Amino acid sequence: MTVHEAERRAMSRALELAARGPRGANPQVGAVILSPSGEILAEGWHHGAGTAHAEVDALSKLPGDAARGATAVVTLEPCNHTGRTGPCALALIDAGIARVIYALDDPGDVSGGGAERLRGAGVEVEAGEQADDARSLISDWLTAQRLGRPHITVKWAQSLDGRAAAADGTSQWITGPFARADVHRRRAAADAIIVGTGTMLADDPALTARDGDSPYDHQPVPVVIGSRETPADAAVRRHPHDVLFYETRDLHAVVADLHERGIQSAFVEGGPTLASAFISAGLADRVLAYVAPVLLGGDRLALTDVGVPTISAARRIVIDEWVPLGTDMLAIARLEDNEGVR
Ligand code: AOF
Ligand code: ZN
Repeated sequence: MTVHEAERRAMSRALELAARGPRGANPQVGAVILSPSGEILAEGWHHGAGTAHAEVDALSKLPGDAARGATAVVTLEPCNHTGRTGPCALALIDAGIARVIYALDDPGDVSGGGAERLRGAGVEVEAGEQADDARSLISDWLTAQRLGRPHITVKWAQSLDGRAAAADGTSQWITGPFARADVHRRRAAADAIIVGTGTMLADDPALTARDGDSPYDHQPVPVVIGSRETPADAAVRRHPHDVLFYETRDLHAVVADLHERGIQSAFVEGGPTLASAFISAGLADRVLAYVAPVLLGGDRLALTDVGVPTISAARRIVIDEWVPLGTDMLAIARLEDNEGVR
């Protein structure tokens, strides 16, 4: 069996439709229904968890028997489970769809298997069409599915001698303007930005992502972890998103909750205690260390206890890249013993 030109074009279109949907607990998925002669009969996409899946959205735009004998072109394998909605594989079979082209296998243990179900009902199925584009569209979702939690970046800024602040606690600004701009750009790419209450009280950060003075279109959800109260006039309370507060030390519980809320990537901004806790808990998939050409001395270390009692237990890291940023250097690294690498 081959994938026809009209089906290829329909997949490109389905990918465009998919991108209209929101990032969240569910993947972005698009679907196009084609007549046997290759005309577009209907288009659909997934509007977010709890709403109709892309295939069902597309089918709902067709009257009665209009999909009988038609081809469905979908960016993800039609699901096979009853979750918040019913199985798409069944909806396609019931609508009389004769052929299904999809890009990516559904990685879910429960939701997967739709292709087999379709084949079992006599539907022709082709997998893998434009899989790379489909994968890159939902790569963060796929990573979060694999990890069972958001992908986590732990970031800090340090002096060349590994300090995050001067003796009196002041830390603005260790790094220069290029490094700060880089941080904001990366913040804007994350779904959530996490700080401890210590940093929140010491720095009163806005936790927004800004390009100079103007906010980026996408703002990460601010998350504050710790037992101390956030003052009523704290800058973070003026963030465009509601703040998520977690009065717990159980980081696994925090990331599980973020995952349920559809947060696919998170950026941990400090301070040293929280950054160290994420590393100790095995929850740091990527490390960003901004190193500035200053010496601070003293005991305000960039990291505290990361569970290394002796040198043989040192947490080995792999540096993927050293990025010069003005007179600063950014190390983009991952922990060798973490699986959440991508
Ligand atoms: C599809 N088409 O458009 C999407 C799919 O809880 P539910 O019912 O919304 O199911 C969510 C799961 O369904 C999700 O984790 C993923 O495996 C699949 N998403 N499948 O056939 C769609 N969005
Ligand atoms: Zn579905």
